[in-house]
Amino acid sequence: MKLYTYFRSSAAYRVRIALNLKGMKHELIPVNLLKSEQTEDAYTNKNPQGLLPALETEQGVLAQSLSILEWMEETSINTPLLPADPWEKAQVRSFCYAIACDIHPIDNLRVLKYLAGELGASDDQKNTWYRHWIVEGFKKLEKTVSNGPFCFGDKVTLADICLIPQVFNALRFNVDMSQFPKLFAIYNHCNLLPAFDAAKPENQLDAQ
Ligand SMILES: N[C@@H](CCC(=O)N[C@@H](CS)C(=O)NCC(=O)O)C(=O)O
Repeated sequence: MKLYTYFRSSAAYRVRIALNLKGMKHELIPVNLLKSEQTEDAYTNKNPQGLLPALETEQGVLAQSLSILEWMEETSINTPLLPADPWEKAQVRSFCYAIACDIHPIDNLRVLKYLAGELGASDDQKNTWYRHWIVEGFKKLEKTVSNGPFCFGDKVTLADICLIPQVFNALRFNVDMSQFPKLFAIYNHCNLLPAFDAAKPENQLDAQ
């Protein structure tokens, strides 16, 4: 399989973690977001959604990180990433959607470009916007997570896979994580695991 990725794409980072946890063989194909390569024909011919990540499988190319993660979960029995119980599974999905649907999209590259470009926001205003939506989201997630070591107890789930890249983004934009001690402890714990470590942006071949 081929994962189209960019080292700092947090949606691609989610899939990199899951591929490592499940031990699914793959090749990483860098697509440079800063050079807008995601909008070029070479990529959109494969993924018409024009965003990262995309996973090329024997059956075709799949876009949207959550859809990719769910497909991986259904096709690989290694390291289950969702609880078997329907209620617990729904709780994990609810946590993932809070990040992937409510926090991440409003801080995306194209949103930031629009703020700075069409709306003339300064770097300070753009960064304030970025931090604001993460802090608002994390306040709610801090109340949702268990006491660790993972978001939902002692087993890694898709919730951790969505949380860790979002905390990475928060730190990059200088969000003070001491206000979210449970989330930060989970972040630090997960990063001790080889699958999370190998997926870190700074450990990617295309890291700048
Ligand atoms: N909901 C999508 C989000 C995809 C997405 O926005 N990816 C970002 C990188 S994290 C991207 O390609 N951004 C390019 C842009 O905003 O133009 C997913 O989970 O896969």
